[in-house]
Amino acid sequence: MANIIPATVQAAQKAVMGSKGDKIADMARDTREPSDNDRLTSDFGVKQSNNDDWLRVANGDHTGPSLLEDQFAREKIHRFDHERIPERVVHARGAGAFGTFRVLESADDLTFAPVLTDKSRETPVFIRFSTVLGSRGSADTVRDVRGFAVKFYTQEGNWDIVGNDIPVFFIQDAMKFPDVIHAGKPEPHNEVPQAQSAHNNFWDFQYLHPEATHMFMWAMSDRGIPRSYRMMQGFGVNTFTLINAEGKRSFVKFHFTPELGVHSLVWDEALKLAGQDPDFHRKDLFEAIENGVYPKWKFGVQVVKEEDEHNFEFDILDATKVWPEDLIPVRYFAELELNRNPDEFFTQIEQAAFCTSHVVPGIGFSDDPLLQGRNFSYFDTQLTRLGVNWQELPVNRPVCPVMNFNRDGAMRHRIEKSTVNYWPNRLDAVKPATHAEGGYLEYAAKIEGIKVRARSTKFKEHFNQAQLFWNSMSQVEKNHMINAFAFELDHCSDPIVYKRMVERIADIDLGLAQTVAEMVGGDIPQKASHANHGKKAPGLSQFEYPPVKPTIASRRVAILIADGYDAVAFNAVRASVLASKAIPMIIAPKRSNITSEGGSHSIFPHHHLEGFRSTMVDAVFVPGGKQSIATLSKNGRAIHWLREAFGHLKTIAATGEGVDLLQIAFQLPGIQLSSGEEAVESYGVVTQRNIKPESFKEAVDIAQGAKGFLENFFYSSAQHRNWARELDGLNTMV
Ligand code: HDE
Repeated sequence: MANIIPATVQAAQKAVMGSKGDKIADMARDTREPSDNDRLTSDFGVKQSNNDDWLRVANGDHTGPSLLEDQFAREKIHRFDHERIPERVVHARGAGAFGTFRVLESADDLTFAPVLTDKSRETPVFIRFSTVLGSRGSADTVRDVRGFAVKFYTQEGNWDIVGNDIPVFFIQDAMKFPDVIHAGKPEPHNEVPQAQSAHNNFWDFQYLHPEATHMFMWAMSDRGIPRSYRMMQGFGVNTFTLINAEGKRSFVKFHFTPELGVHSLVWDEALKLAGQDPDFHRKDLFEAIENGVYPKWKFGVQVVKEEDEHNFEFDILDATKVWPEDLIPVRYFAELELNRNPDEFFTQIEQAAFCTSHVVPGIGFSDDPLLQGRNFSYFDTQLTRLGVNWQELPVNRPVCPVMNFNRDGAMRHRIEKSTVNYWPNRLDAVKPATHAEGGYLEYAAKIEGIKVRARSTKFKEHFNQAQLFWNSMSQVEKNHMINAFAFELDHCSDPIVYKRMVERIADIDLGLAQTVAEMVGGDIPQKASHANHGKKAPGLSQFEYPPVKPTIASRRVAILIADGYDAVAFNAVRASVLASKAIPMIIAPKRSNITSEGGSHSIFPHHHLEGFRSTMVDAVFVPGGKQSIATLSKNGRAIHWLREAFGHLKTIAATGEGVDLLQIAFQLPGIQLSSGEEAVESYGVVTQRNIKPESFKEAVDIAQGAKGFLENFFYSSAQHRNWARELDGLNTMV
């Protein structure tokens, strides 16, 4: 029987795939790297001798008209004119990386998909993180939902989980998607605001569409302003199904939980970063991978047996509901690591395309009405963005063989060597695979019913889980949510919008509604429209996800110095920061050589105080040195730097005369500072006035808990932020 894949092509495919289906090797087929051995050519391959001057008429020293004849110049300009493709209609701004997925414990009781059962496999993956509302050029740190889209290049084909960092969604039915997105995107008359939900149309829709209530609570929580893509959970959101070898089907929700813990920015920091460093998240991901601190997530599923589908208060197919973890715990059994940055943004991140409909044998869909619509939408949008042959692009193509009779279309790359392009054919070429050969089989679900435009009764309840979420927040998170509502509704100019929203919040919690009403100018409600049931659930507060092990790895630690700094303290802390795989950032009043006390050392700082702000670091250290501290204490920006870092609840440490600078900057009676030999930690401020070289130890195991200066400093920094400072009202100096 003729095999339609010629032997040479098969061999080439095998060679690039390797035994693991290596995606990096696969993409390398299309990668080239310019070197000084290369010579300039046109796109049609002819060497060119000038890349700067258009061919034109010259008369002596005077130049005349440019000539149309210059094919090379025209090619250069024409190619440039067509560099842009349409941005994604949502999730336009994003960043991504490559990595690997490993199964730690087989889930073969749930599925026969080897990607979830075979412990010997390392499945290559690609993830794209994104914001939803902003354009490609908008800022990273805006309040928004974050996309968490994962492509698994399995040996059975590509499997995409196109998820978010929030486990629920604004709508239950795909039919409402254009409305929720139009309402959230910039308003149609003036295209304002960019990348923000703080405007009339967004909140008008939220009120008029009560099923969004649960989701807007999540969006107003700290989940809406993550510290890093590496510190977010990922959720498949929709209900999928897994099918095991016996043909038994279960309903599942997919979860990714980060090893570094779930952490957010504080709102003032997020606002400032949007201007000071709009690429903050993109750089953070790149920097961590570049430094070898590979972000990791554990992967798990919540499982509902088919026979239990209707045994819950909520409909398990309703994407506006979580499956509370006290009822349905997450079963973690695999891990995902990102360990490779892209080589080129456009071809590997911008051209990446996901489809919820891409599943592999052993994984299936459910009747979740949002998912069913998504399964239609993603393929369709790729046609507009990338054209019909988008699955041939290097980042999108599977690592396993692809063989069928789909043909032609714009920009077809693959060359199909055969006399037939249809099925059935006389060569018996490209036969459908049997189930035993790995052919996908739809689950034989029994369906009966009548055609209606309706949703089940359980879909109509919208407030229970919004209340559950609010009740499950810590005090700090509740405070942040109040501030988030206050900010957002203050940006709504139409009284009908903010007044109605206060009424809607009264469906969740009367106290919350009253506080928000006072802040934003709504009528203060006297009665809860739906009494709060008072129940809580585990897994909703992000404070339940601390780092697996306290670490400062990949955190940025600023070291503030000026001429005359204490070189011993500086060098010891810098070396320990590096040994802990964190990133020291040396900041001084100027970016030119800074000399230590006594002139024994000098160092070229990374940045000066005006160019690089405290918002861009996680912790600050000020070494002593009389002259250095005298200079910094007279520098308004240095004082502001420290006050701002303090206000953003970051760990701040100082030794020697550095302690005096903190005294000048904070002047707060509530904070204890060291006055002698002892290392003192107070509200995340760590000081030791008299510090000797032997007090610094190089490698510090911060998981052991705090002892000396360095342990205190690193342990406190590893906690991400000092919430006690905020709870006790000490952070009012931002
Ligand atoms: Fe998407 N969504 N979506 N979405 N979505 C897109 O596809 C859509 C929804 C999500 O990094 C688009 O390739 C519909 C939920 C992510 O490339 C588009 C509905 C969740 C990304 C689309 C939803 C998501 C997208 C635009 C309601 C969380 C970025 C560009 C039925 C589980 C993927 C594109 C990337 C992108 C449609 C709802 C996540 C238009 C119709 C729920 C992470 O096809």
